Amino acid sequence: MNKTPKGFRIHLGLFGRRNVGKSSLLNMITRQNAAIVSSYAGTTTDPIEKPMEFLPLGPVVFIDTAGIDDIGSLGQLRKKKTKETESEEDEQKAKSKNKKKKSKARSKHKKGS
Ligand SMILES: Nc1nc2c(ncn2[C@@H]2O[C@H](COP(=O)(O)OP(=O)(O)O)[C@@H](O)[C@H]2O)c(=O)[nH]1
Ligand SMILES: [Mg+2]
Repeated sequence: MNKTPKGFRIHLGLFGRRNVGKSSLLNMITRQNAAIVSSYAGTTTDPIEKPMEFLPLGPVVFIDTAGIDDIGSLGQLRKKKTKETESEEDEQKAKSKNKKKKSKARSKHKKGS
C-alpha cells in the first residue's frame, strides 16, 4: 500500500487560513495524529505529507500546510513554503494530466494499428 512512489500518487493539498481546521481534517481523514492541532494560530509550520490509500481514488498523498494568512517574519517564510507547495501540487497535476493524455493517445494508437 505504501509502496506507491510519491510521483504516482494523487496530491491533495489542504490550503486555507490559520486555525480553520486543516490539520484537524487531516487527522480525521488519516485517523492518526499526523499533524499538531491547537487553538494557537500558526501551529503548522513545514508542510506535512501523509501518504495513504484513499478510496475510490487509490494511492494519494495529503499535504497539510501552514496558513495562507500567516504573519511576522517567520510567518512570511511559512507563507512562502505554502505557496511553493501549492505550485508543486499544480505542477504534479499538470504532469499527471499529461501522463493520462499520453497513455490515452498510446492506447488509441494501439487500437488503430
Ligand atoms: N468548533 C470547531 N473547532 C474546530 C473544528 N476543527 C478544528 N477545530 C479547532 O480549531 C482549532 C484550530 O484547528 P487546526 O486543525 O489546528 O487548524 P489549522 O491551523 O487550520 O491547521 C483547534 O483548536 C481545533 O480544535 C471544528 O470542526 N469545529
Ligand atoms: Mg495546522
